[in-house]
Amino acid sequence: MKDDILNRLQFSLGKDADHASVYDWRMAVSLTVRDQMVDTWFNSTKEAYAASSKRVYYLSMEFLIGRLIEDMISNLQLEDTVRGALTDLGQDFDEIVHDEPDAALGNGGLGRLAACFMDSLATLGIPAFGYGIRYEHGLFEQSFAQGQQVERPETWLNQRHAWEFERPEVQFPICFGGHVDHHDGKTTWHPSEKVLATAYDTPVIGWKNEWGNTLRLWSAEPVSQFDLDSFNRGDYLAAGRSEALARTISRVLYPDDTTDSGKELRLKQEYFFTAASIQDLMRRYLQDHDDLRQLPEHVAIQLNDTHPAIAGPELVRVLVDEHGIDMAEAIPLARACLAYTNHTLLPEALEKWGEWLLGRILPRHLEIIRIIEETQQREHPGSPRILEHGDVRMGELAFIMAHKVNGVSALHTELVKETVFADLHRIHPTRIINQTNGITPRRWLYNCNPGLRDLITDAMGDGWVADLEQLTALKAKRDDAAFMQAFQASKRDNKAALSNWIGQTCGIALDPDAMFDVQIKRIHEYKRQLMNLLETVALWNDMRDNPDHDWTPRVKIFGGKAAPGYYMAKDIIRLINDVAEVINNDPATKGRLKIVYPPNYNVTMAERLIPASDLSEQISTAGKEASGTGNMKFALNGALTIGTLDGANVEIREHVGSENFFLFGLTAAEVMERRQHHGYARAAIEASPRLQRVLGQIAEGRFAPHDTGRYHGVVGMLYDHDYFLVTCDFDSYFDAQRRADNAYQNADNWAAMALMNTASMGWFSSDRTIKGYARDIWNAHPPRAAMDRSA
Ligand code: GPK
Repeated sequence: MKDDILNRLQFSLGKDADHASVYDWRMAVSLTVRDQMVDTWFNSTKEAYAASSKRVYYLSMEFLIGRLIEDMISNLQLEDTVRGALTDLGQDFDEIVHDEPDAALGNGGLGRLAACFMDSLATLGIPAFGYGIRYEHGLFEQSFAQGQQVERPETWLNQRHAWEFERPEVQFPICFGGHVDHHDGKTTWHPSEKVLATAYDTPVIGWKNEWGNTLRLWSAEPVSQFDLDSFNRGDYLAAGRSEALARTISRVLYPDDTTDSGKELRLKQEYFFTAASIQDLMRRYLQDHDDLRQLPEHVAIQLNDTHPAIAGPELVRVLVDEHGIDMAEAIPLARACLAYTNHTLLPEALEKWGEWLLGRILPRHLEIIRIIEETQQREHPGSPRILEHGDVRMGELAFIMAHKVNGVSALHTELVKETVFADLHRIHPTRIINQTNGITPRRWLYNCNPGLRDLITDAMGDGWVADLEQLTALKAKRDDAAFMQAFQASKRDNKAALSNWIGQTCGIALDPDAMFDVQIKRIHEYKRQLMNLLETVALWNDMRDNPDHDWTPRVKIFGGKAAPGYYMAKDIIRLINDVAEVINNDPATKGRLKIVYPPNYNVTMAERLIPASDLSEQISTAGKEASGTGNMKFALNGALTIGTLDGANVEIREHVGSENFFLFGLTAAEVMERRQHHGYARAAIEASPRLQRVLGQIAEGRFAPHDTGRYHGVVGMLYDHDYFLVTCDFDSYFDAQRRADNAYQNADNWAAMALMNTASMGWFSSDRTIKGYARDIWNAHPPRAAMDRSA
């Protein structure tokens, strides 16, 4: 390993050990590790070909990967070897690992889920490709200026990406615009614009280096590099114009995942990566098959939300216009390959494109969508329409072109059946199924929490890493005093490490024995960071009123970004920072209450915060959080949840036991009922003196003394609409927090509850989720297992 690293340093980086920077060392280590996975990667491809396996194609606009170096090293079981080699070379392993920038090619849960799924597909040995966009700029970097969010472009590709292989030979033309000709029964699309999609491959190696799949990300390039005539005339800007336009398509990740941005560029991005992926998988299929009617036996295409929903019409177009299959046959054939995952019920997130816009950019696809619509109406008169009020509704399109549609938690799936797709569900009663989300235990326990990982592995071996249900054996340890002491100590160590980091980065001193209460996720009204903050102010008031009470010391930690155009979410960020300023400087609550909000929350920060958490805030308005996956990461790492009956919280509570979960709030049914009552928010505020007082303080400018009107908008919103029922759940939430306070006072009992959480989370491994997709949607199998069966 030492020699390999030094070789790479010399021959790939052109540096000798005396002059190498941290970056050089990191690249040398990464390239060395990468070399060691190539055999597995090749062998997996060969085996999948030899067995003529069905392949899974996971199409996702987002892959929120984070850093890869630790995953790669641990999946290859090289941790001790690399550490040892670096120590011998006088280098610091941790410093080198931390030098890798996060690949932040996603916004939040949806993108992180795609990354966890890639890890599980490889670990289970299911042949699969992840397909997405190689954004030049990932999710924006967040900082705070006077408490307000500032966004700066993210630049992960300023340095070479260590893990990818550029594939200049894997390149497909992607067309836009123009018009369509129908001649003698033959249809021709004459596009007006063309770009090239070039593949960049990152190997995804499963646990213990047994199997490797590929994450293939597309980058947009111009068809011709630049216009030499303009250049020679001295018009350098014009010479580069078409190049710049083409590259724009893979330039930036859209930072808003919950509103239909309505941007032409976004539609082009969606078609760009979908069309490239379909050309690629068709080419692979046609290499060793000639009958396209067998396509569904070899190809499963999963649409991660509606972003790639144009895959339906695109696949039909390729089958009909390029391979001469009848339209009537092509539609069901495409459907047999396609499945769609819904991730939200929020109406603003259901994509719609103006017919005029879609028709201008993808004229042939609009024709095909009309044919799909007519076919659906003929077969199912009165079916909900794809085309309505001049819009193309991508949810309906995805549903109608999919053989299975899945929700991401039990509750969410029921609500999908009852609300957004109620009418389509009546027509296709077996199409909607549930696949509750999961998380990869490799990243979210094994790598991020080495203390707990070693404790578990010492107790039971490492079988749990690929078979997380084995963790149930830990339940027997609750009476083992030595184990419980070590379990508590590992949490204490993580909290001490986090306190150091927060001290250094935020300049706030924390007491590691306080309860660390953490809410990290995108800032959104439905996730109710505001309710958490109001409760913090109420607690501060009570602490000041009753200084002699035996208060449980608390650290409230927030993390998350707001979409740049989401003004209410940005006000909430500012309010958190303003309140923090006042409370953190109040001598009356010193040592008892602190608020910290480290900027630029990302995957790497989550890996730091989650293992150091005691209490996990999962407090969305019931019915609004499709699943949540952060909730699973916390519980797995021994944090207790304070939460509503929303998304996967419901199933987490069933698994960990209601006695190990702080439940509060209205149910989804009660929420819908409450909204019918006129003036529900005002009524709730009037019934709660504690809440009234907090809102009064905020409205008066207690937290913005030089700009007292700053939060009138926020307070007014709560009085006048409060669509997400912060006011209605406030008292119930406050009470649940006091139950948590009391429970925390008994450290042994708290630890026993925490252990029950860790021990009960096995079912939430994304390995279980992927097995469900493979069985119920894809009918895909690991070729190794198939060979074992036949042997
Ligand atoms: C859902 F619709 C969306 C979206 O645009 N982005 C996103 O991250 C999330 N999601 C849900 O909000 C979570 O509840 C869920 O766990 C996650 O997707 C994965 O399914």
